[in-house]
Amino acid sequence: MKIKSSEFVKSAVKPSQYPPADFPEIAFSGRSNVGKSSVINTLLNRKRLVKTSSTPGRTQLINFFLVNSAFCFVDLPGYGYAKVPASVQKNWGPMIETYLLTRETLKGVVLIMDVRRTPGMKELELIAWLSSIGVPLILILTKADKLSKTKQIKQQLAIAETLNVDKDNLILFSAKTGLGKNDIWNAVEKLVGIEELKD
Ligand SMILES: Nc1nc2c(ncn2[C@@H]2O[C@H](COP(=O)(O)OP(=O)(O)OP(=O)(O)O)[C@@H](O)[C@H]2O)c(=O)[nH]1
Ligand SMILES: [Mg+2]
Repeated sequence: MKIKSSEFVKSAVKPSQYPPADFPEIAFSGRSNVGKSSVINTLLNRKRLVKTSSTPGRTQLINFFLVNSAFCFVDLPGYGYAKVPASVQKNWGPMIETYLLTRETLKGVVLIMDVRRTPGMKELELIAWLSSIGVPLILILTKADKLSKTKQIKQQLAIAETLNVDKDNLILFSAKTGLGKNDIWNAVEKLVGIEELKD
């Protein structure tokens, strides 16, 4: 994908604040601090379009980005970070759930997992729920640079077994090295259906 432009559109917590549903949309989801914002920055060849942080829970709103004036990327707040106040955490579930259930232009969700970690109930539930409401999924194993090539493959196999998916459906990725970037783009292009913007 040739990136001609990428811009922040707005932040939202509820549907009345979402930008108009004018473009196909891909949302990025995953545990707090897993590297969601970094995946978006890497795909868009930007260092700091999306704020990243070593402090978990950095992204607390639904952030919309417009790419090539043709489709949107949506950075969702991460789930499962215990240090976020209960009152805040309580609102996250419904905020994300409402977005995923009601956004008519949503074409798919990129679920980002840490390659070093066995996925838990949260991931299993999210995958089952998205498939039940008919939202296509792209599965990413990020921070691959933190493991040797051998360990990456081992984890890819183990995680495929846990999630009960084919290992080839798990894209090994690194924001540090750019590993997997083209594979994610190929999957995203299929979902947004924008062939004419291809390189
Ligand atoms: N080594 C390595 N570090 C990464 C990678 N991706 C992200 N990180 C680091 O992980 C931390 C979290 O990254 P973010 O992209 O902010 O994660 P996030 O999922 O958006 O976090 P929240 O918005 O807080 O939920 C940062 O310190 C990043 O530099 C990667 O592929 N490799
Ligand atoms: Mg983030």
